[in-house]
Amino acid sequence: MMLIKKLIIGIASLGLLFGGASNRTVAQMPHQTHNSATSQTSEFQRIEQPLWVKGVVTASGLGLIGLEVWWFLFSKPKSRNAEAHDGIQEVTITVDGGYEPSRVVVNAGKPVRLNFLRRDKSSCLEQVVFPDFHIAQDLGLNQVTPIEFTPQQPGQYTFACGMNMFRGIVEAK
Ligand SMILES: [Cu+2]
Repeated sequence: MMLIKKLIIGIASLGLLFGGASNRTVAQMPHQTHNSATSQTSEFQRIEQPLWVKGVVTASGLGLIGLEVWWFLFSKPKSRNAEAHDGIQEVTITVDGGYEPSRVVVNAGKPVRLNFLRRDKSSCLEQVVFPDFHIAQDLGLNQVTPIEFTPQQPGQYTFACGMNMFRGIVEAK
């Protein structure tokens, strides 16, 4: 999921880049032919672009901005329901540029086991902290580290990296 996020942001910025580049090319082409024909005119001339070019550039720019705004404001964190095995509710969480899934739904009053698979090399994500359960656990790189606790009351229990930059939520129902 994190990869998809990065990919979309990449494509969006690439789109902006191309939008800008093609806009410049369109602006230069008539400029150069004009210069060779009448060399007397001043170098900085205002070139009127066809209306549809302006329209397309503006529309695609607005579209990309809208996409990014939507992504950051309205896209919900991915949620997963824990699956019970022998009375323990289990979910694997991949740690790679954040937590995936970043929201886990469990039943209150029953033990939970979160298996953290750390793929991210950055020291930022080497520790995961569950303040409500007084857990601060180091995660081995490319290893699965199980963390067990029992949320007695329904509610939202947050977890985060050691520096509280990346966060996730365990929702107990
Ligand atoms: Cu961090």
